[in-house]
Amino acid sequence: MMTASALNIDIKFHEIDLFKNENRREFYRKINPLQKVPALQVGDTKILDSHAIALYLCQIAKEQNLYPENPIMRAKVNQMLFFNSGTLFRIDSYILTKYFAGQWPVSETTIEEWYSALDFLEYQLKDDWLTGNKVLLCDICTVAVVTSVLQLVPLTQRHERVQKWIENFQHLNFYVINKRGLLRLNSYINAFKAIHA
Ligand SMILES: N[C@@H](CCC(=O)N[C@@H](CS)C(=O)NCC(=O)O)C(=O)O
Repeated sequence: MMTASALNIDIKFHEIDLFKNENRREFYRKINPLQKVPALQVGDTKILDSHAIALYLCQIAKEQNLYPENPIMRAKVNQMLFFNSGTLFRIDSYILTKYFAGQWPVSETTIEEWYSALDFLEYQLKDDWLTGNKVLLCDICTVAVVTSVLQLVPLTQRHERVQKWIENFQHLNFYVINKRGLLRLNSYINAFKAIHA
């Protein structure tokens, strides 16, 4: 949704409430047999991964500056997209699943694994953004994952540049979408805490 907003692309949005298991209903399974969100339907085609959707949006945008054409820059963006999908999101998903399954706290090993993954972001953040001095697609996809884990696992002093990078987003109009999502996630976290306290 942030990518669509940054690119001024209108999307007809249907909310799938994971907390009501709407992703497991028949109608949604027909769209995405993986039963995960998000999915984007374009005509008869269904795109079933947030990174693939975001890349598709960059390709259909009239004008876009989130996914540069230069092969080296593109490789840098892709590298961070794969890191987000394969490493950060995997740990994010594990941490949030454990929390909402009432299996909290997670092990020190998991937290350390998360912090080690953030170390790589810290290493990448020599400038304001992950690949240099421009916000690109990989920043958008990655901040959504990092900030959702932040609702449960705080940053350490080891991750000052990550903190500063998150602050950089506050000036971007589309980031309000993530803030809204985080407020919502937080309300579920607190509601769950109240029930299981
Ligand atoms: N790699 C996929 C991951 C999708 C995914 O796992 N989404 C989570 C929410 S962030 C989900 O739908 N979870 C519901 C479930 O597993 O039941 C992507 O980036 O789109």
